[in-house]
Order: sequence, then C-alpha cells, then structure tokens
Amino acid sequence: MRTQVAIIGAGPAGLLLAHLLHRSGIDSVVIEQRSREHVAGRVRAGVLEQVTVDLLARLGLDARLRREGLVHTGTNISCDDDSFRIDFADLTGGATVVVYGQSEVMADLTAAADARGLDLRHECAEVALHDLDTDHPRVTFLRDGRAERVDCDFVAGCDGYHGISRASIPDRVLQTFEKVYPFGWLGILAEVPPCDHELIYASHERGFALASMRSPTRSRYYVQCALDDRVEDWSDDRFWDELCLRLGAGAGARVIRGPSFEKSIAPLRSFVAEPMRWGRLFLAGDAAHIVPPTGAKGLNLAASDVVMLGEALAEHYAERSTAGIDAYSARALARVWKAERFSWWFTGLTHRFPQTSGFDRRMQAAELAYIRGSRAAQAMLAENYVGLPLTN
Ligand code: RFL
Ligand code: PHB
Repeated sequence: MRTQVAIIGAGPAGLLLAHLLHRSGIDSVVIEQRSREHVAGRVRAGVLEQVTVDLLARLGLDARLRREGLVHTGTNISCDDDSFRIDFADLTGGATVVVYGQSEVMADLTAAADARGLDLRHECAEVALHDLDTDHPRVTFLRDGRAERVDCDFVAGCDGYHGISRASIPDRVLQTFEKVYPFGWLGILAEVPPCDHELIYASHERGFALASMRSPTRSRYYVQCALDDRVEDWSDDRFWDELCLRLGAGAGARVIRGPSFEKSIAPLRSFVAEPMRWGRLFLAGDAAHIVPPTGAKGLNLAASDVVMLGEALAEHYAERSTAGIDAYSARALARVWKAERFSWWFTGLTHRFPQTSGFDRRMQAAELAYIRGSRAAQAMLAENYVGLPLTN
C-alpha cells in the first residue's frame, strides 16, 4: 500500500504525529511492534507542560484531561528536613503544569485514533526501513505472519530509544552524545492519597526521592536506588521506610502507606542523536533523545518534536517547500539541548553520586539554599520546569 508518512512506533510521539497529520489532511500509517495492551499499560510520565496540554487541546483530545488532570501551580523542593516551594505561576507570569499520567494520554490518543479512522498497525515484526536516502522510501514488516509493504514520501522514526529508525542512519552521518548516571529510580504506584497536593523533589543525604501522584487517591513515589538493585530487593515496607526518611520529617510523616500495585526500576541516562533527519527519515521523541526523568521532560519533548515535525510536513505538502523540513532537525535540537541541560542540572543537584564527597554535598546544599533565597534562581528553575516556549 501507499501512504504519505509512515510512522514507526505508536507511543506518544507516533500517535500525536498521526493526529497532527490527520488534522492537516495528510495520510499516515502507524507501524508498532508491540500489542495495543502492552503500549497502553506502560507506566511512565506524569507531568504535562503547557506546550503538551495546548497540543492535546488543538487536537480536540483534552476533554478528559480537563476533567481529571490536576493543575499544579508550583512544586516543592526539600533538602534533608527543610523544604521550600517554587511558585511557577508567580515566577513565570501564570504558567502551570498538569499532572495526568502517560497511560491516560495514551488511552485518549488511541481511542480518538480509532474514532477518526487512523491506520494503526500493532504487533508488526521485523520492521525494516528501505531507501531512506531516495525519493521513494518504504517500510516492510510481518503482520499475522504475512509480509506487508508500505511505500511513502517520508518516514517518521518515533520508535523510542531501542527502535530501528536511529540505527538506520549511517554511522558517518550520526553523532551521539551520552551520559549514563550511576543509579536508577525505583518507582511504585499505590492506591493511597498523596502526601501533599503538589510534587516534592527531595535531595537527601541518603539519596533522592520524589513524591508524585496520578489522582487524589493514587500516589506515585520514587527513590533513587543502586543500578544493580532488583525489584525483589525492595519490599513495600523497605520502600515506605526509605521514602519517609528521604522526604524529611514533615512530608514523611504525612505519607499514607498501602500495598504497591506496580514497582519497577528505571536507569537514568542523558542522550542526544544528531542530526534528527537523514534523507526522508525524521526522528522524534525518545528515538532521538533521552533525559533523566528528574525534569519530567521526556514525553513533553516528544510532543514538542512532533509539533515542529507536523508543521514542517504540513508546510511541505501545502506549499511544496522544503524550508520547514530542512530546518526541522536544527529547530528541534535547539529545544532538546536546553531540556537536556535542565534535566542534567536538576539531577546533579538532587541525587547522591557514588563519589559524592563532603564538599560536593555542601555544594548541593549551598545551591539549594541559594535557590531558596533568590527569586532569579527560582525563576530559572520554574521557567524550565513549566517548559520553554516552542520558538526557543
Ligand atoms: P516510546 O514511548 O518509547 O514509544 C516508542 C514506541 O515505538 C515502539 N517500537 C517499535 N515499533 C515498530 N518497530 C520497531 N522496531 C520498534 N521499536 C520500538 C515501542 O514499542 C513503543 O511503543 O517513545 P516516545 O513516543 O518518543 O515517547 C517518549 C516518552 O514515552 C518518554 O520520554 C517518557 O515516558 C519519559 N518520562 C517522562 N516524561 C515526561 O515528560 N514527564 C515525566 O514525568 C516522565 N516521567 C518518564 C518518566 C520515563 C520513565 N521511564 C520508565 C523511562 C518516568 C519514568 C520512570
Ligand atoms: C511521575 O509522576 O511519574 C513523575 C513526576 C515528575 C517527574 C518524573 C516522574 O520529574
């Protein structure tokens, strides 16, 4: 079959792009290796920037988000037993974030894709990209044991960090930049009310912790853990004890414990691939870059990439111009690097590194004390956290 844009991957980047293209009258086929249930069930991001909320609104996909999303006008930072609040709305002229789980975003995107008749193909095996450096790229794969082929004008590589799209770019063209952190995040979900109505990022002598949520009755908590820790090493009791210590006396005492129904460990990494375009292949989202989750930027960067890519492709089809698609990689990377910087900085400020010396710890504490006392420093944190404008 033939389509205008073949999209590899039905995660947030792939589905958002399919909806954006549909709105511009551009056909696409989304080719995903996993099942619908697997893609929908992944527990990941929780915080949406204004850019992402605006995109969902523009696509007419924000009805449930408006009802159920929790608007946060600030966040808390705690250091040992001391804490302070960053007031986003006050520091940025009214910007906020919305706490709404990635699995809810995925459910909304998938239901609307079905209602709008978008072509989503799940459980595709041996997905391969061909002739990306010609005017006639194509994608081949197996579905239900049968070979399928999609001829297209462009391929959008939205297949995440482990996908095949980035790997299809020749080594002589692709440059990668990476930092692997010497720890991971152990996260749990529990059906208990959150300990605070806003998030708490805790920089503690024993390591980082984060209090987040999915709803007024469902909590999402994380603690920094060793890279070789296994989920089985962390009983619920051990997790709750450690979390309460790291959140400090005030918030720790407000934690309501309960059985976890999801528990997983994620490694932390900073990664960027340049360029984000080769021939007729464009990369978007985690396929091109990874941030440590401390800044809550991953899903939001996927959204800003596809906004830029959607605009570039729409301009190409409407005006037969290549200006937008030629500028895509540089435009997207400019925003990506700023989010990389913020996520790296916020991780360094709040985590214990194996080699952290007494001096390093004092430096972290001094920087946190500086932020607490400086409106300018708080404004830097706030404007990055709520998301930099798309034009930057
Ligand atoms: P995804 O979500 O990985 O989707 C890629 C899709 O491509 C499919 N795929 C293939 N399909 C066809 N052929 C192949 N060969 C394929 N290979 C892979 C995969 O099955 C998958 O369905 O990438 P995408 O769309 O770029 O979206 C990125 C986000 O999912 C990611 O950045 C965020 O989850 C990161 N993240 C957070 N982001 C935020 O903005 N705010 C947060 O609060 C936040 N918290 C988090 C996070 C990620 C976490 N983990 C587990 C990594 C918290 C955690 C713990
Ligand atoms: C989450 O709720 O999963 C979450 C929130 C903020 C982050 C990372 C993850 O920085």
